[in-house]
Amino acid sequence: MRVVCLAGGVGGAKLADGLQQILGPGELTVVVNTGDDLERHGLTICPDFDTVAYTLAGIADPLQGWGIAGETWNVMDQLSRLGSETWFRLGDRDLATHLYRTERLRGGERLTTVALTLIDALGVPSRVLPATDGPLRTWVRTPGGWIDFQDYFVRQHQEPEVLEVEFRGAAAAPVTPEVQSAIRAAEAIVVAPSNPVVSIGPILAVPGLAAEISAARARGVPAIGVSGIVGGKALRGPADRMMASLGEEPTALGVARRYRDAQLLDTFVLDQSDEGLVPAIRALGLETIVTGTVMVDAGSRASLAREMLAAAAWSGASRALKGHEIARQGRPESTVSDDLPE
Ligand code: FO1
Repeated sequence: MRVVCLAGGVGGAKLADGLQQILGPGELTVVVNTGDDLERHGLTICPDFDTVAYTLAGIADPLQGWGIAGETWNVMDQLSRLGSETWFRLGDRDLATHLYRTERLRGGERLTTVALTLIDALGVPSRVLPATDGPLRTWVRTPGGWIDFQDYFVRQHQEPEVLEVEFRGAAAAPVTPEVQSAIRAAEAIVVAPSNPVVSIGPILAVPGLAAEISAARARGVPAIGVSGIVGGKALRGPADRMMASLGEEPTALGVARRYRDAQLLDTFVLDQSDEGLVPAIRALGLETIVTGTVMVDAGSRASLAREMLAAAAWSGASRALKGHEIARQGRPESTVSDDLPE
């Protein structure tokens, strides 16, 4: 099954890992957020791409989720001694990625070409593609003014209230041919439990990308997404506080509303602890699946991925048979929706 997964950050990397575990080589394409990308010490750094690539290569730091396992920090220590600002910490081995990427970008290569050579060198059996080659960057307005994403996320520890979000440069950062053809070939689209505002938001802001997803859905390709907010709390990061300060409900229902407004999904997956939100989410016109969504190990990553693909296959098949009577046997066990999709 050819699957395209939209992802950003650690939650996205975990579900991508689950999908990679159950799919064959080359069947998974992960389209990653580039809004977190930044320039530090003269180098181009792509945190979400690197987090997904390191996770799929099996070398990610298991505790922090980003960076490389067993990392050393000699370069940062020395930079700090020289008086350089080192609040954004780059490990010694991680630095090799940024040196390699920056050198090739300066040589005129596209971000996507560099990404593909990186995942090949790391032995990743899936494709990991930046959503765009253009310089799209996330900025947030806080009570202290506009700041770039990593200033907010790392330097200011996600403490300031976020009053507005902008994806600067988006107009000049179109969808790439590689992302376009991955979506055109997809048999299912999966939205990872990443921050809906600053991880999935920038991907959807890439001109032409949402239209490709709409066209795929119109062809009958199922699209399924999972909430990264469980029991009113983000599993990781500031998504809950950010949604609240932006005037949105900081729950799985708020996430579902966002994706409904973006016309992104047919099916929404939420955690057992949020089962009470099912009627409100179904009232938005989304199918719902209730299951355990918290990924604590390799096994739970794979089982969430398996459950999502089974639901996507069901949704695709039932839409293909639209108008026909379908026996209820064979539906995924955790499906709680009462009716078949229209
Ligand atoms: N996150 C931190 O909290 N502190 C850091 O110093 C830091 C450095 C860093 C370096 C490379 C990289 O790929 C990721 C890094 N991250 C760091 C994570 C990153 O800021 C965030 O996880 C994402 O941008 C949010 O998805």
